Amino acid sequence: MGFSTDAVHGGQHPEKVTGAVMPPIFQTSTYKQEELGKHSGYEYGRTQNPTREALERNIAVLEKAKHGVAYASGLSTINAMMNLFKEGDEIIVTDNVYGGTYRLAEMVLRERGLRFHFVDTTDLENVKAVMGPRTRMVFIETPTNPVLNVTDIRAAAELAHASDALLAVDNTFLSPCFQTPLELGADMVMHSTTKFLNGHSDMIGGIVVLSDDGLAETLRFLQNAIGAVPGPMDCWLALRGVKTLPLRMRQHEANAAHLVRFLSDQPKIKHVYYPGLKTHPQYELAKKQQRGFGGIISIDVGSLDRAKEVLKRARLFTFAESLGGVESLISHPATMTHAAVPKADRDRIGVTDGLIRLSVGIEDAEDLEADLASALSF
Ligand code: P1T
Repeated sequence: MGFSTDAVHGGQHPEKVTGAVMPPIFQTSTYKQEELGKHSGYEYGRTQNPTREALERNIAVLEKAKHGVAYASGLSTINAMMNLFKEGDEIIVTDNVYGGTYRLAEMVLRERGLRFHFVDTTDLENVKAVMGPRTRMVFIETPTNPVLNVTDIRAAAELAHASDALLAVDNTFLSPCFQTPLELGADMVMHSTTKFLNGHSDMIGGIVVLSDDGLAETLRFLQNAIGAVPGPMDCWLALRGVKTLPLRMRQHEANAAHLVRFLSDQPKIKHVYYPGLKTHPQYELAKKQQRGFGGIISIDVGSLDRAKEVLKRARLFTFAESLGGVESLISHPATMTHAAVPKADRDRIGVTDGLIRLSVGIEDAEDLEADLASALSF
Protein backbone atom coordinates (compact mmCIF):
# COMPACT_ATOMS: atom_id res chain seq x y z
CA MET A 1 0.00 0.00 0.00
CA GLY A 2 1.05 3.57 -0.51
CA PHE A 3 2.05 5.79 2.40
CA SER A 4 -1.19 7.80 2.46
CA THR A 5 -3.26 4.62 2.49
CA ASP A 6 -1.14 3.22 5.31
CA ALA A 7 -1.41 6.48 7.26
CA VAL A 8 -5.19 5.99 7.34
CA HIS A 9 -5.48 2.21 7.48
CA GLY A 10 -2.09 0.77 8.52
CA GLY A 11 -2.58 -1.74 11.35
CA GLN A 12 -6.21 -0.66 11.82
CA HIS A 13 -9.34 -2.78 11.87
CA PRO A 14 -12.91 -2.14 12.99
CA GLU A 15 -13.47 -2.70 16.69
CA LYS A 16 -14.67 -6.24 17.42
CA VAL A 17 -17.84 -5.64 19.46
CA THR A 18 -19.52 -2.73 17.66
CA GLY A 19 -17.66 -2.46 14.37
CA ALA A 20 -16.62 1.11 15.25
CA VAL A 21 -14.51 2.27 12.31
CA MET A 22 -12.35 4.52 14.48
CA PRO A 23 -10.65 2.90 17.46
CA PRO A 24 -12.46 3.68 20.70
CA ILE A 25 -10.56 5.36 23.52
CA PHE A 26 -10.31 2.49 25.99
CA GLN A 27 -10.34 4.76 29.02
CA THR A 28 -9.95 2.03 31.62
CA SER A 29 -7.25 1.16 34.10
CA THR A 30 -8.21 -2.51 34.41
CA TYR A 31 -10.14 -5.36 32.79
CA LYS A 32 -12.40 -8.03 34.29
CA GLN A 33 -10.74 -11.42 34.34
CA GLU A 34 -12.86 -14.53 33.83
CA GLU A 35 -11.26 -16.77 36.40
CA LEU A 36 -7.85 -17.41 37.88
CA GLY A 37 -5.34 -17.61 35.05
CA LYS A 38 -7.99 -16.88 32.39
CA HIS A 39 -8.42 -13.43 30.84
CA SER A 40 -9.02 -11.68 27.52
CA GLY A 41 -5.35 -10.83 27.00
CA TYR A 42 -5.97 -7.51 28.72
CA GLU A 43 -5.20 -7.35 32.44
CA TYR A 44 -4.16 -3.85 33.46
CA GLY A 45 -3.97 -0.50 31.69
CA ARG A 46 -0.24 0.02 32.10
CA THR A 47 0.43 -3.42 30.62
CA GLN A 48 -2.03 -3.47 27.71
CA ASN A 49 -4.39 -0.98 26.13
CA PRO A 50 -6.14 -1.47 22.77
CA THR A 51 -5.99 2.23 21.78
CA ARG A 52 -2.26 2.28 22.47
CA GLU A 53 -1.83 -0.91 20.45
CA ALA A 54 -3.70 0.65 17.51
CA LEU A 55 -1.20 3.53 17.52
CA GLU A 56 1.77 1.17 17.87
CA ARG A 57 0.64 -0.94 14.92
CA ASN A 58 0.03 2.13 12.77
CA ILE A 59 3.44 3.74 13.28
CA ALA A 60 5.15 0.37 12.87
CA VAL A 61 3.51 -0.02 9.44
CA LEU A 62 4.57 3.51 8.40
CA GLU A 63 8.18 2.96 9.50
CA LYS A 64 8.33 -0.52 7.88
CA ALA A 65 8.82 -2.11 11.29
CA LYS A 66 7.37 -5.24 12.85
CA HIS A 67 6.87 -3.73 16.30
CA GLY A 68 5.99 -0.40 17.88
CA VAL A 69 6.24 0.35 21.59
CA ALA A 70 4.71 3.62 22.79
CA TYR A 71 5.75 5.63 25.84
CA ALA A 72 4.56 8.69 27.71
CA SER A 73 6.90 11.10 25.89
CA GLY A 74 9.76 11.21 23.43
CA LEU A 75 12.19 11.40 26.32
CA SER A 76 10.75 8.42 28.16
CA THR A 77 11.10 6.52 24.87
CA ILE A 78 14.80 7.41 24.70
CA ASN A 79 15.14 6.50 28.37
CA ALA A 80 13.67 3.05 27.70
CA MET A 81 16.07 2.59 24.76
CA MET A 82 18.99 3.53 27.01
CA ASN A 83 17.73 1.03 29.59
CA LEU A 84 18.67 -1.73 27.15
CA PHE A 85 22.24 -1.14 28.35
CA LYS A 86 24.12 -1.38 31.60
CA GLU A 87 26.90 0.21 33.58
CA GLY A 88 30.09 0.65 31.57
CA ASP A 89 28.34 0.36 28.19
CA GLU A 90 29.15 3.14 25.75
CA ILE A 91 26.76 5.03 23.51
CA ILE A 92 27.78 7.43 20.76
CA VAL A 93 25.34 10.30 20.27
CA THR A 94 25.03 13.07 17.67
CA ASP A 95 26.43 16.20 19.33
CA ASN A 96 23.63 18.43 18.09
CA VAL A 97 20.66 16.43 19.47
CA TYR A 98 17.57 17.88 21.15
CA GLY A 99 18.70 19.44 24.45
CA GLY A 100 16.48 17.10 26.49
CA THR A 101 18.24 14.07 25.02
CA TYR A 102 21.55 15.62 26.03
CA ARG A 103 20.23 16.36 29.54
CA LEU A 104 18.93 12.80 29.98
CA ALA A 105 22.28 11.35 28.93
CA GLU A 106 24.60 13.75 30.73
CA MET A 107 22.66 14.59 33.89
CA VAL A 108 20.79 11.35 34.57
CA LEU A 109 22.18 8.30 32.80
CA ARG A 110 25.87 9.17 33.06
CA GLU A 111 25.40 9.24 36.84
CA ARG A 112 24.08 5.65 36.61
CA GLY A 113 27.18 4.41 34.80
CA LEU A 114 26.38 4.64 31.08
CA ARG A 115 29.15 6.30 29.07
CA PHE A 116 28.32 8.79 26.33
CA HIS A 117 30.39 10.24 23.51
CA PHE A 118 28.83 13.25 21.83
CA VAL A 119 30.34 13.69 18.38
CA ASP A 120 29.54 15.36 15.09
CA THR A 121 28.05 12.36 13.27
CA THR A 122 27.87 14.18 9.92
CA ASP A 123 31.48 13.00 9.62
CA LEU A 124 31.53 9.31 10.53
CA GLU A 125 35.29 9.46 11.10
CA ASN A 126 34.34 11.12 14.41
CA VAL A 127 32.23 8.06 15.27
CA LYS A 128 35.02 5.68 14.29
CA ALA A 129 37.43 7.59 16.52
CA VAL A 130 35.41 6.91 19.69
CA MET A 131 34.12 3.46 18.80
CA GLY A 132 35.44 0.77 21.15
CA PRO A 133 34.73 -2.71 22.48
CA ARG A 134 32.07 -1.38 24.89
CA THR A 135 30.19 0.60 22.23
CA ARG A 136 26.64 -0.75 22.24
CA MET A 137 24.67 1.85 20.33
CA VAL A 138 25.11 4.78 17.98
CA PHE A 139 22.18 7.16 18.50
CA ILE A 140 21.77 9.72 15.76
CA GLU A 141 19.29 12.50 15.24
CA THR A 142 18.94 13.45 11.59
CA PRO A 143 18.21 16.16 10.70
CA THR A 144 19.24 17.59 14.05
CA ASN A 145 17.32 19.88 16.32
CA PRO A 146 17.86 22.79 15.75
CA VAL A 147 20.60 23.28 13.11
CA LEU A 148 19.43 20.51 10.78
CA ASN A 149 22.68 18.60 10.31
CA VAL A 150 22.16 15.43 8.31
CA THR A 151 23.91 12.13 9.07
CA ASP A 152 24.31 9.31 6.54
CA ILE A 153 22.01 6.64 8.01
CA ARG A 154 23.13 3.79 5.77
CA ALA A 155 26.83 4.43 6.42
CA ALA A 156 26.21 4.89 10.16
CA ALA A 157 24.37 1.56 10.26
CA GLU A 158 27.23 -0.21 8.50
CA LEU A 159 29.73 1.32 10.87
CA ALA A 160 27.72 0.44 13.98
CA HIS A 161 27.08 -3.12 12.80
CA ALA A 162 30.76 -3.69 12.04
CA SER A 163 31.32 -3.26 15.79
CA ASP A 164 28.21 -5.24 16.81
CA ALA A 165 26.53 -2.04 17.96
CA LEU A 166 22.97 -0.95 17.22
CA LEU A 167 22.01 2.10 15.21
CA ALA A 168 19.11 4.10 16.62
CA VAL A 169 17.62 7.11 14.82
CA ASP A 170 15.53 9.93 16.21
CA ASN A 171 13.24 10.52 13.22
CA THR A 172 11.10 13.20 14.89
CA PHE A 173 11.97 16.02 12.47
CA LEU A 174 10.95 14.26 9.25
CA SER A 175 8.42 11.62 10.31
CA PRO A 176 8.11 8.38 8.30
CA CYS A 177 6.51 10.44 5.54
CA PHE A 178 9.93 11.81 4.58
CA GLN A 179 12.38 9.27 6.00
CA THR A 180 12.29 5.57 6.94
CA PRO A 181 15.62 4.77 8.63
CA LEU A 182 14.90 1.05 9.12
CA GLU A 183 14.95 0.71 5.32
CA LEU A 184 18.44 2.24 5.37
CA GLY A 185 19.76 -0.26 7.92
CA ALA A 186 18.88 1.30 11.29
CA ASP A 187 17.83 -1.07 14.08
CA MET A 188 15.51 1.21 16.04
CA VAL A 189 13.67 4.41 15.17
CA MET A 190 12.08 6.67 17.74
CA HIS A 191 9.74 9.65 17.62
CA SER A 192 8.44 12.27 19.88
CA THR A 193 4.84 11.68 18.74
CA THR A 194 4.17 15.08 20.31
CA LYS A 195 5.46 16.61 17.07
CA PHE A 196 4.59 15.90 13.41
CA LEU A 197 2.91 12.53 14.04
CA ASN A 198 0.24 14.06 16.26
CA GLY A 199 0.56 17.33 14.38
CA HIS A 200 -1.92 19.34 16.45
CA SER A 201 0.08 20.23 19.60
CA ASP A 202 -2.46 18.61 21.89
CA MET A 203 -0.63 15.71 23.53
CA ILE A 204 2.79 14.47 24.67
CA GLY A 205 4.02 11.03 23.65
CA GLY A 206 6.76 8.91 22.15
CA ILE A 207 7.28 5.66 20.32
CA VAL A 208 10.08 3.33 19.29
CA VAL A 209 9.66 1.03 16.29
CA LEU A 210 11.85 -1.89 15.31
CA SER A 211 11.79 -5.32 13.72
CA ASP A 212 13.98 -7.37 16.07
CA ASP A 213 11.67 -9.62 18.13
CA GLY A 214 14.03 -9.95 21.12
CA LEU A 215 14.72 -6.22 21.44
CA ALA A 216 11.02 -5.47 21.02
CA GLU A 217 10.19 -7.88 23.82
CA THR A 218 12.65 -6.13 26.13
CA LEU A 219 11.29 -2.70 25.20
CA ARG A 220 7.75 -3.99 25.83
CA PHE A 221 8.93 -5.32 29.21
CA LEU A 222 10.46 -1.91 30.00
CA GLN A 223 7.24 -0.17 28.95
CA ASN A 224 5.40 -2.06 31.67
CA ALA A 225 8.23 -2.31 34.19
CA ILE A 226 9.20 1.38 34.14
CA GLY A 227 5.60 2.40 33.60
CA ALA A 228 6.04 5.54 31.52
CA VAL A 229 3.01 4.73 29.36
CA PRO A 230 0.91 7.14 27.32
CA GLY A 231 -2.75 7.52 28.23
CA PRO A 232 -5.36 6.13 25.82
CA MET A 233 -6.69 9.58 24.95
CA ASP A 234 -3.20 10.75 23.97
CA CYS A 235 -2.67 7.63 21.84
CA TRP A 236 -5.98 8.29 20.12
CA LEU A 237 -5.03 11.92 19.41
CA ALA A 238 -1.71 10.82 17.93
CA LEU A 239 -3.40 8.16 15.83
CA ARG A 240 -5.99 10.62 14.57
CA GLY A 241 -3.23 13.06 13.69
CA VAL A 242 -1.30 10.48 11.68
CA LYS A 243 -4.21 10.03 9.28
CA THR A 244 -3.46 13.46 7.78
CA LEU A 245 0.33 13.24 8.15
CA PRO A 246 1.13 13.14 4.41
CA LEU A 247 -1.17 16.08 3.66
CA ARG A 248 0.31 18.12 6.47
CA MET A 249 3.93 17.25 5.67
CA ARG A 250 3.48 18.40 2.08
CA GLN A 251 2.09 21.72 3.26
CA HIS A 252 4.76 22.16 5.97
CA GLU A 253 7.40 21.58 3.35
CA ALA A 254 5.88 23.81 0.66
CA ASN A 255 5.58 26.64 3.19
CA ALA A 256 9.13 26.06 4.44
CA ALA A 257 10.48 26.17 0.88
CA HIS A 258 8.61 29.46 0.30
CA LEU A 259 9.98 31.00 3.51
CA VAL A 260 13.52 29.79 2.88
CA ARG A 261 13.53 31.71 -0.41
CA PHE A 262 12.35 34.82 1.42
CA LEU A 263 14.74 34.42 4.37
CA SER A 264 17.77 33.80 2.16
CA ASP A 265 17.30 37.30 0.71
CA GLN A 266 17.23 39.06 4.07
CA PRO A 267 20.41 41.01 4.74
CA LYS A 268 19.83 40.97 8.49
CA ILE A 269 20.03 37.18 8.67
CA LYS A 270 23.53 35.78 9.11
CA HIS A 271 22.66 32.22 8.20
CA VAL A 272 19.65 30.14 7.12
CA TYR A 273 19.71 26.47 8.09
CA TYR A 274 17.56 24.19 5.92
CA PRO A 275 18.56 20.86 4.34
CA GLY A 276 16.73 21.78 1.14
CA LEU A 277 19.12 24.67 0.46
CA LYS A 278 21.74 23.77 -2.14
CA THR A 279 24.30 25.46 0.12
CA HIS A 280 23.50 23.13 3.03
CA PRO A 281 26.62 20.99 3.59
CA GLN A 282 24.64 17.73 3.40
CA TYR A 283 22.17 18.79 0.69
CA GLU A 284 23.05 15.89 -1.62
CA LEU A 285 22.82 13.37 1.21
CA ALA A 286 19.49 14.78 2.35
CA LYS A 287 18.18 14.51 -1.20
CA LYS A 288 19.30 10.90 -1.35
CA GLN A 289 18.09 9.52 1.98
CA GLN A 290 15.04 11.72 2.60
CA ARG A 291 11.83 12.03 0.60
CA GLY A 292 11.40 15.63 1.71
CA PHE A 293 13.29 18.38 3.48
CA GLY A 294 10.71 19.00 6.20
CA GLY A 295 9.12 21.99 7.85
CA ILE A 296 11.78 23.22 10.26
CA ILE A 297 14.05 26.18 9.46
CA SER A 298 16.59 27.83 11.74
CA ILE A 299 18.01 31.31 11.23
CA ASP A 300 20.88 33.08 12.90
CA VAL A 301 20.11 36.76 13.38
CA GLY A 302 23.48 37.55 14.92
CA SER A 303 22.91 38.32 18.58
CA LEU A 304 20.71 37.72 21.61
CA ASP A 305 19.31 41.26 21.43
CA ARG A 306 18.32 40.87 17.80
CA ALA A 307 16.81 37.45 18.50
CA LYS A 308 14.78 38.93 21.36
CA GLU A 309 13.44 41.62 19.06
CA VAL A 310 12.38 39.14 16.38
CA LEU A 311 10.66 36.92 18.97
CA LYS A 312 8.86 39.92 20.40
CA ARG A 313 7.66 41.15 17.01
CA ALA A 314 6.42 37.84 15.59
CA ARG A 315 2.63 37.50 15.74
CA LEU A 316 1.40 34.60 13.61
CA PHE A 317 4.46 32.58 14.60
CA THR A 318 3.70 31.85 18.24
CA PHE A 319 6.67 32.09 20.61
CA ALA A 320 6.66 28.64 22.20
CA GLU A 321 8.56 25.39 22.71
CA SER A 322 7.82 22.39 20.51
CA LEU A 323 7.35 21.93 16.78
CA GLY A 324 5.49 19.94 14.16
CA GLY A 325 1.97 21.24 14.78
CA VAL A 326 -0.39 22.78 12.23
CA GLU A 327 0.36 26.19 13.74
CA SER A 328 3.66 27.98 13.16
CA LEU A 329 5.92 28.32 16.19
CA ILE A 330 9.05 30.34 16.80
CA SER A 331 11.58 29.54 19.51
CA HIS A 332 15.00 30.39 20.88
CA PRO A 333 17.00 27.15 21.29
CA ALA A 334 19.84 28.58 23.41
CA THR A 335 17.52 29.58 26.26
CA MET A 336 14.72 27.06 25.66
CA THR A 337 15.19 23.58 24.17
CA HIS A 338 18.99 23.56 24.53
CA ALA A 339 19.42 25.47 27.80
CA ALA A 340 20.89 22.32 29.42
CA VAL A 341 23.79 22.30 26.94
CA PRO A 342 26.81 24.31 28.23
CA LYS A 343 27.35 27.58 26.35
CA ALA A 344 30.74 26.58 24.89
CA ASP A 345 29.19 23.40 23.45
CA ARG A 346 26.17 25.33 22.20
CA ASP A 347 28.38 27.78 20.33
CA ARG A 348 30.44 24.94 18.86
CA ILE A 349 27.37 23.17 17.45
CA GLY A 350 25.82 26.37 16.10
CA VAL A 351 23.22 26.92 18.83
CA THR A 352 24.31 30.53 19.21
CA ASP A 353 22.46 33.21 21.16
CA GLY A 354 21.28 34.64 17.83
CA LEU A 355 19.74 31.37 16.62
CA ILE A 356 15.98 31.24 16.14
CA ARG A 357 14.06 28.09 15.19
CA LEU A 358 10.92 28.20 13.06
CA SER A 359 8.44 25.36 13.01
CA VAL A 360 6.56 26.21 9.85
CA GLY A 361 2.87 25.39 10.09
CA ILE A 362 0.27 24.79 7.41
CA GLU A 363 -1.14 28.32 7.24
CA ASP A 364 -0.98 30.40 4.04
CA ALA A 365 2.64 30.95 3.04
CA GLU A 366 2.01 34.63 2.20
CA ASP A 367 0.73 35.30 5.72
CA LEU A 368 3.73 33.56 7.25
CA GLU A 369 6.09 35.56 5.04
CA ALA A 370 4.38 38.83 5.98
CA ASP A 371 4.72 37.96 9.66
CA LEU A 372 8.44 37.23 9.36
CA ALA A 373 8.95 40.35 7.24
CA SER A 374 7.37 42.40 10.00
CA ALA A 375 9.30 40.56 12.73
CA LEU A 376 12.56 41.33 10.92
CA SER A 377 11.82 44.97 10.11
CA PHE A 378 13.63 46.85 12.86
O1 P1T B 1 9.03 16.35 24.35
P1 P1T B 1 9.10 14.87 24.17
O2 P1T B 1 7.86 14.26 23.61
O3 P1T B 1 9.57 14.16 25.41
O4 P1T B 1 10.19 14.60 23.03
C1 P1T B 1 11.55 14.83 23.21
C2 P1T B 1 12.21 15.07 21.88
C3 P1T B 1 12.95 14.07 21.29
N1 P1T B 1 13.56 14.24 20.10
C4 P1T B 1 13.45 15.38 19.42
C5 P1T B 1 14.14 15.54 18.10
C6 P1T B 1 12.71 16.45 19.96
O5 P1T B 1 12.62 17.59 19.25
C7 P1T B 1 12.07 16.30 21.23
C8 P1T B 1 11.31 17.40 21.86
N2 P1T B 1 11.58 18.68 21.34
C9 P1T B 1 11.03 19.85 21.79
C10 P1T B 1 10.18 19.94 22.82
C11 P1T B 1 11.47 21.05 21.06
O6 P1T B 1 10.86 22.14 21.19
O7 P1T B 1 12.44 20.93 20.31
